[in-house]
Amino acid sequence: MKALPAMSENSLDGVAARAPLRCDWTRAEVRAIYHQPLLELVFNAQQLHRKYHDPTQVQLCQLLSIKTGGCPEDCAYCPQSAHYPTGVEHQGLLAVDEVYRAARQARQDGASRFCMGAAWREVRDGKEFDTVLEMVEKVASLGLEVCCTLGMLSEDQAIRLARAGLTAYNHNLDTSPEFYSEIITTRLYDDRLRTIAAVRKAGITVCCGGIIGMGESDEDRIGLLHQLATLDPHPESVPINMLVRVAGTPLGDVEPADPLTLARTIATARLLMPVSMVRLSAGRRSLTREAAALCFLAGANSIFVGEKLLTTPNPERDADDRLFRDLGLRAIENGQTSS
Ligand code: SAM
Ligand code: DTB
Ligand code: SF4
Repeated sequence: MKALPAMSENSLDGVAARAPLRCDWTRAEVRAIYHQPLLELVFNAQQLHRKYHDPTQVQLCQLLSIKTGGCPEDCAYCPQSAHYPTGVEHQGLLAVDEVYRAARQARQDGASRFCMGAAWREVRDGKEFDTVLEMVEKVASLGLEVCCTLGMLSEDQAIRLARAGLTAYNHNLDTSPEFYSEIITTRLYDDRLRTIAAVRKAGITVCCGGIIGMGESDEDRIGLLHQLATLDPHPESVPINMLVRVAGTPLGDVEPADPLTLARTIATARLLMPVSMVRLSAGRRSLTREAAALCFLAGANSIFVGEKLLTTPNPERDADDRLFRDLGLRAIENGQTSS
C-alpha cells in the first residue's frame, strides 16, 4: 500500500473516496476486471479516472526519432529492425540543434512532453551518448517533460540521464512473459525488467506499456497488465499501442485488433493504475473518432501528436484539433499535471 497522492483542487470527492494504490494485484483479479461487460468496465474506469484526473484534460506528447533504422533486435512489430526489409531509411544520430528546434516547435504546437527515440539495442558510453545527454539538457531547458527511449541502460547511464534532466524513460514490456518469445528472440523479458529497475533507481519516472494487435490472446493482454500493475511503484506513464502493421515485418499482415479490445485494455489499465498517465499511443490512424472517444472515456489521458510517430504516420494535427474541440477536451499545459 502506498500513501495517497495529493488531492487536486477540483476533485469533487474527498480522499476517502479514492481507492488506495495497489501493486499486489493477482492475475485472477486482473482477469476479472478485464472480463467485465465492456460498458460496465468503461463506466467503472471513468469513475475512478475522475477521482485522480481532470477528465477534460489530455496531455499532448511529441515524438522524434533521433536515430532511425538498422536496429540489431528482431522485434517482430518493428519497422526499424535490421532483420526485416521494411524500406525504412537509416539515419544516424541527429544533431543537438536539430532536436532543439523540433522540441521548440513541439512546445509551440501545444505539446508538454517531448520523447526522443533511438533504434538502439542498448546505450553505449561514448560520443553518441554524450550527445544524447546534451539533447536532454537542451529540451529540459524549454520547460518540457523530456522522455527518452534508447534501449537497454545500465544503472550508471540512467544516473547520467537523470543528472541531465530526463523526466521519463520509455521501455515497454510489450506483451505477456509467455508470448514475449513469439515476438522477440534477441532479448529477454528479464532484460527489460532490469532496465526498468535501473531507471527507477536513478529517480527517473518510468514509461512502460505494450502493444495490442500482435496476434496475442486476452490472457496475454491480462498478463501484460498484471506485470505493469505489479511494478512497485506503478509506471507513471503507461503507453498502450495498437500495432501499426508495417509491410516486411513478420506482423505486416496479422489480423488487426478490434478497437473495442483497445478500449477494454485501456479501461483495465486505468482501474489497476489509477494515478498513472495512460497514453493512447501508436495506431490512432486506424481508429474512428468514435473509437478514440471511447478510449478517452475508458481513461486514456494522453496522445502523441504530429504527422509522424517515429517512422510511421500519425493523424493530421487538424483532425486531432477538431476531435478535441468536438469532444470538449483541452491539452494539458506545460508544467501542469492532470490531477
Ligand atoms: N529501441 C528502443 C526500444 O525498443 O525500447 C526504443 C524505440 S522502440 C521503437 C519503442 C516502442 O515502440 C517499442 O517498445 C514498441 O512498444 C513500440 N513500437 C515499435 N513499433 C511499433 C509498431 N509497429 N506498432 C506499435 N508500436 C510499436
Ligand atoms: C511507445 O510506447 N510508443 C511510441 C513511443 N513509446 C516511443 C512509439 C511508437 C512507434 C510506432 C512505430 C513507428 O512509428 O516506428
Ligand atoms: Fe530496435 Fe526498439 Fe525496434 Fe526493437 S522496438 S527493433 S529494440 S528500435
